[in-house]
Amino acid sequence: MSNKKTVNLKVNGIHCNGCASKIQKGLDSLNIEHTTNVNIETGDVKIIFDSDKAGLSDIKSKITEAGFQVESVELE
Ligand SMILES: [Cu+2]
Repeated sequence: MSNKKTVNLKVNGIHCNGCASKIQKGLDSLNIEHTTNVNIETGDVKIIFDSDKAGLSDIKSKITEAGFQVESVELE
């Protein structure tokens, strides 16, 4: 069983689909089940992930490693 959590992040520095795919690839490298939606207009990133396999800090650090700044994090 997986323990799914939804998190909404506000991310600075997203301009185009290339940025969105960098974020997707960063999260893919966690090797966990996740559904990620990136809104390139607003910088809103919604991630549904298995919280048994990864924490919020893992997610934040992958986005930071991809070259973006996480402005705020809201867990649903
Ligand atoms: Cu871009």
